[in-house]
Amino acid sequence: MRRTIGAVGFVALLSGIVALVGLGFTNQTYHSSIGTLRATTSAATTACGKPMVAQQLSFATYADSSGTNSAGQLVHPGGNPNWPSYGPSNIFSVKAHACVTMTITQFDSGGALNNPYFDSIQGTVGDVATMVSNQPSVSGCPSGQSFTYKGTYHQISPCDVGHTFTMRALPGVDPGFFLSVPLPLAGNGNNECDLDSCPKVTVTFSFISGPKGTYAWNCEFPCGLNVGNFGAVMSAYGYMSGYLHVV
Ligand SMILES: [Cu+2]
Repeated sequence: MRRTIGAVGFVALLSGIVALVGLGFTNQTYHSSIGTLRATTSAATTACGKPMVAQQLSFATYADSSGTNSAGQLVHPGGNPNWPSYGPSNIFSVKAHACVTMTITQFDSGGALNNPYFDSIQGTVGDVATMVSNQPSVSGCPSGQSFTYKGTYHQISPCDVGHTFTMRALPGVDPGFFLSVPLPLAGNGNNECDLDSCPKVTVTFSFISGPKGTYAWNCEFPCGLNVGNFGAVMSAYGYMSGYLHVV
C-alpha cells in the first residue's frame, strides 16, 4: 500500500513540476493589451474581384516597442525601447474564405534583406500592394540614396525593407497558403518615432483567407541581433511574430 501511495505521490509530484514548467512558459507568452484584433466587415458584397465577404484590418510596425501609439494604446506590454514591434496587437482574427484587406502603417527604418526572395510580394490579389501614403525615405544600400515608392507595387529594392509581413498556416491547415509583403523603410533611420506626425509609409493589400484554422506570421527582414540578425527581437515572440485566427 505504501509503495502504491509512493508511486502515486511520485506521479503527482512529476505532474506538478510539469504544470509549473508549463505555467512558466505561459507566463512568458506575450499578451497584447488590446487582445485579438478582429477584422471589421464592410457592406460590400463584391471584393477581391469576386462575390465575397470583405473584411478590413489595420495595424502598424513601430520603431520603438515601448510606450503608446497615437491612439494611446500600448505598442507592446513591457516593450523594449531598443526593439521594433508590430502593434498594438500581434493576434488577428478574420473570417474564412473572405477578401481581407490589410492596411499597415510602417514607422520603422530598415535596411537590406539577407535574401532578396522576400523583396517581392507573394500571395496577395495580383501579387501587389498599394502605397497609400509615404514620405521620401533613404535607402539602406547604397546608403544615402533618397527614394519614394508610389502607387501599386510588386517588388521593392532588397535594400529598402523596413519589415515584411509573411504568413503561412500551421501544419495541416492550408498547405498551399503563403503570403509575404515587404514594407518599405520609412524616413532616414535617424528620426525614428511612432506618432502620426513621424515619417511613415502606409501600405494596403488584399488576400483571400483560407479555411478555418491558425496561421502564423512573422517578419523576414533580419531586424534583430546575432544569428544573422535573426536573434534578439526576431527571436522574442510578440514583436515580429504572431498569429492569424481564421474563424
Ligand atoms: Cu522586422
